[in-house]
Amino acid sequence: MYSSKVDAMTVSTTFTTQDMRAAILHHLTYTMGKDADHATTYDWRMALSFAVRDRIVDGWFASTRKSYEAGAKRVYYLSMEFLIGRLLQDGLVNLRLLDDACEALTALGLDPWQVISNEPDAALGNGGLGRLAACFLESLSSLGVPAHGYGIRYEHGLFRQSFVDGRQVELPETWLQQHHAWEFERPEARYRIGFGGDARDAGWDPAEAVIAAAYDTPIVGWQGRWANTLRLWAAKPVEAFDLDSFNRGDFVGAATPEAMARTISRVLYPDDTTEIGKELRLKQEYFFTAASLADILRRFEMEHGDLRKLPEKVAIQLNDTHPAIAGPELVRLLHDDNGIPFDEAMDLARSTLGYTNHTLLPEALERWSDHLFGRLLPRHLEIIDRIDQAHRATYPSSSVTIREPGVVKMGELSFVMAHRVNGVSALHTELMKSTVFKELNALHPDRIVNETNGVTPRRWLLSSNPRLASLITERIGEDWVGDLEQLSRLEEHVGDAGFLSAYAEAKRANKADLAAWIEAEHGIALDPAMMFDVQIKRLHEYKRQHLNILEAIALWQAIRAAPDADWTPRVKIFAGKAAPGYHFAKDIIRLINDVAEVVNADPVTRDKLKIVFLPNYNVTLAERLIPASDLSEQISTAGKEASGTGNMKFALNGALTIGTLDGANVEIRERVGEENFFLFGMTADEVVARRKIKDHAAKAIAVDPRLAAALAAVRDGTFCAEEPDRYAHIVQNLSGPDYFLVSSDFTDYWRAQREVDAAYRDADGWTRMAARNTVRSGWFSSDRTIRGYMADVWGAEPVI
Ligand code: CBF
Repeated sequence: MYSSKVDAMTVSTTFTTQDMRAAILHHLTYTMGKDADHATTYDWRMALSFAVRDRIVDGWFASTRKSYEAGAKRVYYLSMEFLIGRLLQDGLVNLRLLDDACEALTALGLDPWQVISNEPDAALGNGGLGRLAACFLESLSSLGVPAHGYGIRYEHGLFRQSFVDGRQVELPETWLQQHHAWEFERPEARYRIGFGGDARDAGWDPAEAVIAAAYDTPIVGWQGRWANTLRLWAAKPVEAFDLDSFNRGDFVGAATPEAMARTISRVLYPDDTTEIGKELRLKQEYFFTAASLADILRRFEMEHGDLRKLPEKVAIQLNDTHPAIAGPELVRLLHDDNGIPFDEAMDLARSTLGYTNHTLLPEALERWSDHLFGRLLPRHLEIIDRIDQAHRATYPSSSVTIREPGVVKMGELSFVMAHRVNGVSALHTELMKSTVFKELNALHPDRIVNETNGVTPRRWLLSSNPRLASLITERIGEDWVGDLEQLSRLEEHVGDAGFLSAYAEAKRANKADLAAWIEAEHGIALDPAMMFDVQIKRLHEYKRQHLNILEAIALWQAIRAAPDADWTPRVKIFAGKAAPGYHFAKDIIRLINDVAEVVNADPVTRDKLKIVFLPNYNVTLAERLIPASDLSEQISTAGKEASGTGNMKFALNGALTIGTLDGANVEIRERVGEENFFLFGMTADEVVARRKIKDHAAKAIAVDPRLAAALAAVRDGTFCAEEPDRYAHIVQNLSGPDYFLVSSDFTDYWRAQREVDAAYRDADGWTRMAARNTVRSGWFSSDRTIRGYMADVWGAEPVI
């Protein structure tokens, strides 16, 4: 039997397939209470998860001990989202126990992949910002940096998407209905979080309170050498149950405190178009930020005592403006609760906090009405006023304000209260300096730094693309997993026919697997020889899924006009969710589904063009799609996509990008080589200039008959005969204001797509380009990004 007292470093060498089998059976019997003859797939998956979790826990304790022994600076990552997806495969891969687990399950008469993929995705995020946070946690552990992620344990997370008549329908996500194998409840880590009431001189009497209760999930790094903690807060009532009401027969009233408190941690991004929705959102932000700061200070005081040393030992990163209340809250804790003079408290808070901006879209730089803010957080509003006054007093000639009549500006607050503000790609950081934070950057010229995003190679290559990973390891050994830049050592292999044919074979097999899965799950047959052209991301006008579908319509029309021409068969695959209140984005989804129905049924074009919109995009679906993709659609309006991380995952897995000079596309193109990237469209500067041209969309349509014909088909009901006007508003938008310049970029997009077609027909040439994308993407590891944060923002160091 295995010993539970192993050192983290020895996990993979001391734990055998027999140990794994014994551990699974042990948990099946004693944790799940089942015997093998009656166990369901769920029981086996849980038993396996507990067996793996045991192996993680040893290393986790060892890491905590080492952090305390070293008295090391700790990094705290505060984020509304941690899009961690499934954890079982991740744990098995990082502990290098995947083969043992598969063998053990097979020996037990089970299909290992059926067991492993029984795990639901933890839907604790929405998009790139949340997935980035998950990659960062894994990299922090792989590098051995003492760190905690702090967020909310949403009962329902983001909604589950399904389609009814092509329309997006939102269903509640139920990932927590089953027991979550990876977490540990911490009844001792509970904080009372207040809201409302009155502010008094250097104090606050909240009118109501909830309890923030901690649940910890260990996040294990590569080779199990280190594990950090993701601590998620669940909201609970101060008094669980109102017995008086119950005894009076008011059963609903008796349960109200619990229901009200739990509302706070029920869903990610509640609809905030109503006043009550806004209030809930602000409550969520304060709830998790306040609980996290209380926890951080408790740990700090236990370890170091003197709060004036906080910036020396603690780095707190604000993932976007959602935890921006951390600035005033930390000042409140230091000043009101610990008597540190206000200005000093402000300086200490600033030296501890860093702020990452993830978008320049004005709607995402949060602004709260001071009416709502003052009602929920009266003392914080006073503190913000003082921060604002102090900043204005220091820079009297500046027009920057954190407060405007009636409004609290969280972007400005975050900037002023952080010692470093970072963008997430080189272009985004420059645009930040010249647009949203232009004046603040002039006042604080050293504050803005760039940390281009990255992705963890463990999940996004080793785990999700085992065929390509094995080929790489065969050629250069395994060290690339912990040091992705070693992929450059494959450069010489790109000229080797054996390597290229193995590379092409890995892609072909991945595509065959995906095609089989799509057919089994969605009943759509795809020929793996077709080009797999993929756009997977949240639905947003700036991401321009409608540009993609318009090009598909134009292509369909062109194929119909000349069916015998030499077309390159392709399938366009889409996936992504639209925010429930974003009607235009939801209509784009429906349009794509409607177009798919008509195009896929057309006997003339069917073998040359297919369109598929896969429902309920999540991390697991991305892991399936990316290794099987040939073409990566990164087609946002230049200047709008802060970075992107999907673009990096695709390039790493050998999909060629068709893209604009936006976000990290710019850096991807520089690194993989412009000859291995299909560029089109206006630059960020040209976008600004184009918008100033009167009737820019109409002018673009007038000179491109293909675009005009595609729009006409959308307008005349070709794809929705039963309701011909269904998409009139989309056509109206694209012919009129067209803020995201779909029409103006269409012609060049069409040109680039035909270059893609031609390149794909040269199979060897295509494989060479794809392999160059893999070989030259090593820089896009999140390990590199984390090293950048450590050096430029946190002043933290690894402990191993
Ligand atoms: O930086 C991570 C990602 O964040 C976003 O998803 C966001 O939520 N603001 C951006 O849209 C992405 O460009 C970026 O990669």
